Amino acid sequence: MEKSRIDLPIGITLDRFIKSNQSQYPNAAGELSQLLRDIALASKVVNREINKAGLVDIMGNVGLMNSGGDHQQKLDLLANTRFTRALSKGGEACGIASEETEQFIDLENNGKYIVTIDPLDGSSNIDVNVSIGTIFSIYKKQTPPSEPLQESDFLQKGRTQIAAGYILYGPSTMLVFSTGNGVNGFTYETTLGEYVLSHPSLLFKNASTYYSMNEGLSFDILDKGVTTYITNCKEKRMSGRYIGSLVADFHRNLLKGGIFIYPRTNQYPNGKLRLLFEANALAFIAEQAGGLATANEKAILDIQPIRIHQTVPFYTGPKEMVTTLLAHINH
Ligand code: AHM
Ligand code: MG
Repeated sequence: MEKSRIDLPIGITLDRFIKSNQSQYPNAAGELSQLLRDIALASKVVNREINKAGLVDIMGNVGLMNSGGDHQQKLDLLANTRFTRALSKGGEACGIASEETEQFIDLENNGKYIVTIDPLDGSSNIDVNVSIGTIFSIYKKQTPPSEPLQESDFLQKGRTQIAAGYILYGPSTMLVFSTGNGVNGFTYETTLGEYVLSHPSLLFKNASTYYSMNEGLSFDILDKGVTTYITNCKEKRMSGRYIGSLVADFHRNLLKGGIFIYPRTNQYPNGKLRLLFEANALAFIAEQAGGLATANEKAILDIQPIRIHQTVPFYTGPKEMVTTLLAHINH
C-alpha cells in the first residue's frame, strides 16, 4: 500500500522529521526511528574525524597517539568502529555486516533489524580531502526472534529493505535516506549540530546531461554495449563527471541528471561494487527517486545475494538513460 507522503517544511530537524513520520510505521514501535537516529549520530562523529583528517594524518606520521592513548586509526576503520559501536549500543539492530569485515557481527540482542553498511566508501579519496561517503541498508531479521542470527538474514533481496541511505561528506555533509516513501535530503548544520531538511522529496532530474564512468577502464570493458553507449554520450556532447567516490557521483547525478556506470571489466568480471554494501542501498534510493538501478539482466533490487561480499555491475540514473544503456548491452 502506498504510504501517504507528509509535507514538512524545509529547515525542520531530522529528529522532528522522524517523529512526524513515525505514525507511518505502526508496527515499528519507534525502533526504526531510533536506528536512523543512531546512524545519524555516528555520522556526526565520523564527520568530525574526517574534518580533522589532514591533521590526524600529520599526527599519524609522527606517531602521535590520540587522547585515549591509541595510535590513530585509518579513517575507514575508525568509521567502522563508530558505526558498529552506535548500532550495538542502540539495541534496535541485532546484527551488522560491514564492508570492512569478512563476517557479519552478531550483536546478540533481541533487535528486530539488521544493518549492512559501507562505513567509509571511496577509499582512493579518503586521504586526499575529496568527498567520501557512508552507505547503509536496514532490513528486518528473517529468522524467528528465538533463533540465532544466520548468514541468510543478510542474504535478502534489496527489495526487502525497510530503509536505506547515504551520508555524503563533502563541502557540506548530507544525509539522504528513504524509508520507502520517497527520498529526503538533510544537510548538517554544524553550528546547531543537527541535520536539517534541505532537499525534500528528491526526484532524479531526467535531463540526459552527464555520464559518470571511469574511462580509464575503456579497453577492459567486457560488454560492448557499454562502450557504444559511452560513444553515443560523447556524440551528443554530454559532459563526463567522475569523482571515483560512489556516493558523490550518485548524488551529483541525482541532483543534476546523469547516469552512473560501473561495468564488468577484465579485472572485475562481475563488476567492482558490492551488492550488499553499495548497490542495494543506492538502488533503493534510485527507485524511490523515480530512477532505475540495474545489473546486466536484472534490477539490482531483484538480485538474490549468494554471499555477503558479492559484487555486481552497476548502472543507475534516470529511467530513460538506464533503459537505453540496457538496450545497448542486451542487444
Ligand atoms: P572502495 O569500497 O574500496 O572505496 O571502492 C569503491 C569505490 C566507489 O566509491 C567508486 O565508485 C569506485 O570504487 C571507483 O572505482 P575505480 O577507482 O575503479 O573507478
Ligand atoms: Mg566501498
